[in-house]
Amino acid sequence: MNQPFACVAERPAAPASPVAVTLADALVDVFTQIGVRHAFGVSGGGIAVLWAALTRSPIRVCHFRHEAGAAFAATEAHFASGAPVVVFTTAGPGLTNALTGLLAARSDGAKVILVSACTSEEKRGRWAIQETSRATMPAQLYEAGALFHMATIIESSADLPGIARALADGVARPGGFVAHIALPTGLQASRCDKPARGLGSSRVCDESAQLAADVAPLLAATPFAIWLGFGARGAAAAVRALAEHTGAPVFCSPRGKGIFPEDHAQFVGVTGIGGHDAPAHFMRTHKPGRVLVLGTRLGEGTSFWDPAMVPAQGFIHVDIDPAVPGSAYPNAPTLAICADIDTFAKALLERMPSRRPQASRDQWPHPSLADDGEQHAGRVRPEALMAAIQRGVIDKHDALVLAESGNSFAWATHHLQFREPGRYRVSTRCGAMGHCAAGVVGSALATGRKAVAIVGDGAMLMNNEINTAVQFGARAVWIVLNDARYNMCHQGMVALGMCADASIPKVDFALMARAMGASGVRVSCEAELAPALAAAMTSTGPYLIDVDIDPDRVAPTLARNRGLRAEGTA
Ligand SMILES: Cc1ncc(C[n+]2csc(CCOP(=O)(O)OP(=O)(O)O)c2C)c(N)n1
Repeated sequence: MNQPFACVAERPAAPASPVAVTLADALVDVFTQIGVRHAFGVSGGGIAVLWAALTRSPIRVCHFRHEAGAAFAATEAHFASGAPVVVFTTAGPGLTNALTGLLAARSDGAKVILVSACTSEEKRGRWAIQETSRATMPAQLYEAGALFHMATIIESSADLPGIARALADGVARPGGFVAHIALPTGLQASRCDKPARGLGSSRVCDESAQLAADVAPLLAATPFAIWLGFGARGAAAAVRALAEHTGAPVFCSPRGKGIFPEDHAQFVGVTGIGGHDAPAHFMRTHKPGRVLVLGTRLGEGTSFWDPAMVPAQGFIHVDIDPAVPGSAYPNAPTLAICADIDTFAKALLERMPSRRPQASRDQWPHPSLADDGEQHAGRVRPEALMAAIQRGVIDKHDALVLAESGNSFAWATHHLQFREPGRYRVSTRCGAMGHCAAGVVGSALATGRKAVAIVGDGAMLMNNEINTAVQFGARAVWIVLNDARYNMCHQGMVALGMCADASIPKVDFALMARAMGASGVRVSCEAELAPALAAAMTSTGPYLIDVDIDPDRVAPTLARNRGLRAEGTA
């Protein structure tokens, strides 16, 4: 049933007369042609010529404080804008610093192009400063593999046309694309021909309509549920129409929140880390014959590989990546469909009989908004913070919301409700602390909109780009869950019956934000939440709210700790 894609590339006509420019300018010209609008990075002598070339191009260059921050910001700028984003680094530590952010880009499916400096050929092996080459770095950094879809060292300007073509194809194809172009310092200013204009793009011709015709009778024959993931974010309207037409109940992954409205009568709940019990409860009590999986890998962060989620007749698993269906649940019956989800869902809709909703909302324990009830005195309960964010940020504004690895993403995924796609970002697979604290700057820069990061104090200390946000006027907001702990670790250790010190000396983040040029306020009780959020959302510059969090409220991470216990951690 798995159908391969046919990719048809539109090839450009040869240029009439090549113009000689520097190799750095020519590479930057390629970036602009393939739609890059932002370049984030940290400079250095090794990349000076490229940095200058970026600066005189139409691309907006933002100088960051850490390369990982630049890469996290690039990842989020891609998701917020849809455009590919460049990350630039110098040689040696500049390159290695960027790697965690690039791992996040790869795991989350962003389109990010890293351009790093490397040592010129004639200097390699001679103890050059920050020598950077296949001999001094892991060779895999320069090869396509687990981190990069494409990676190469430019050894001569003759390499450029092929690289330009590969980049154009990579950014045009569905799904993520993380590339690494290493540029020897000595080559950057060399003369070369400007590559052809109009690099074109790849088009995907798929067999979705035929596949939908094959699947429709299978789904029509039995009650089924829909399990949505981040890969379905471009298909929200089609998926909603399909669910309403067929009456199918819907669950989603944490990254899929908002693709189907979370307050819809057919929405059951969120699965995975920080999610709800309702989907597994629904599977056990309603026993749908099949689950139509759209755009989620069903990995640990989405499913915890819970056997309760496997329907008797198995999954019909649709994904643009043919390697995905069947991989997370290898023993479950799975019909693998490699298709574009929007096209497939539309084709399926045309072929499915209409049905009334299979179950009504009151038949399962439905996730509700955090109940703020009356305001408590003393430190702020995270549930009350989430309720205030729902009212003061999500319901009132169109701001993007990012939730950081740690208790932040558990509270946010569990309690916040989204009604449209593209408003909630969480990284459940890579889950690097610092991703949102820095990434929020990229979201804000790429859109000009407000972007709000919900982050722990530990993550904020690991990586924040407040000072970068000040420099470039990013409308970023940080809401810091300040509990003087790596609290996810502390609560996890307690749950697993182990003991270790996860404390952090208390930090005044409002003062820290002000010291870096942003606005910063302290919230020490629940009554102060709403005014602080209102001020943050109307401010024109970067803004930090330092929330004195009650550390003893246990975050909804039960399933994660159950998973660790099953692995023999305790
Ligand atoms: C780069 C990185 N290092 C370590 C971890 C493991 N880790 C996950 S959550 C966490 C603690 C988070 O603490 P904090 O940011 O203060 O948030 P809290 O859970 O207290 O709200 C750690 C260390 C990680 N996810 N990423």
